[in-house]
Amino acid sequence: MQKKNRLILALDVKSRASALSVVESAKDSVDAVKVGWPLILAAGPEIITDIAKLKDVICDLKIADIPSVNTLIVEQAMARGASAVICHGFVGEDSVRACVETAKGQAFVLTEMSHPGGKQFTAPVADKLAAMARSVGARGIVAPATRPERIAELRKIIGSLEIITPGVGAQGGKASDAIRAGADYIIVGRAIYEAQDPRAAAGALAEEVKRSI
Ligand code: NUP
Repeated sequence: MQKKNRLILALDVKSRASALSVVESAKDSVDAVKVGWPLILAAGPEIITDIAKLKDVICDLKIADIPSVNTLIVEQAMARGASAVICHGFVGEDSVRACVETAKGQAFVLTEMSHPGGKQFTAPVADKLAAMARSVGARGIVAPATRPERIAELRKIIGSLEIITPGVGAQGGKASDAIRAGADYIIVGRAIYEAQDPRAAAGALAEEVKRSI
């Protein structure tokens, strides 16, 4: 994933046709495409391979199992063409390490989640999860654009690891606030794929990011 636009498209659409159409529209403004359960269940896992031919794919399976099963999941995602995976941190260091090692370092660890419920259980342990992500050699963490002050706090813990941040647009966060707080990439789904003109929406977000650096 080349750090050019600092924008990752969250492709939570329900068919292969709409997935390919949104990627085609937004591709010049995004650095990577995040694919998760809705699209994989709707279109089949081969969609990972198809989109990987167009853009780097981050597989957001929120992996949260025992180490041996995490390894199996990451092997499958990488074999299908994913460039990186997202795993949960709360399952513990051994499970996260299995993801990081199998992905050859290309794993992002979820810390504090962006939705209101993320404050309930993930926020109180997010600092520890971030420290663990750093100590096991993850590529980065996922932190909430809905709470930019938390991006800034987590940045202090992880040093130069990357921060990818969802919550811009539909969840109420602002791209400029997230970038100024220290995020490397914003992750945006509905504000792009539900827009009347996804190409224009992605372009406007990329511009906002550029102005905030
Ligand atoms: O804490 C998280 N919040 C979040 O929204 C962790 C995530 N991985 N995501 C994902 O980001 C979520 O699964 C979705 O794919 C995307 C946000 O989409 P949207 O709110 O921009 O539509």
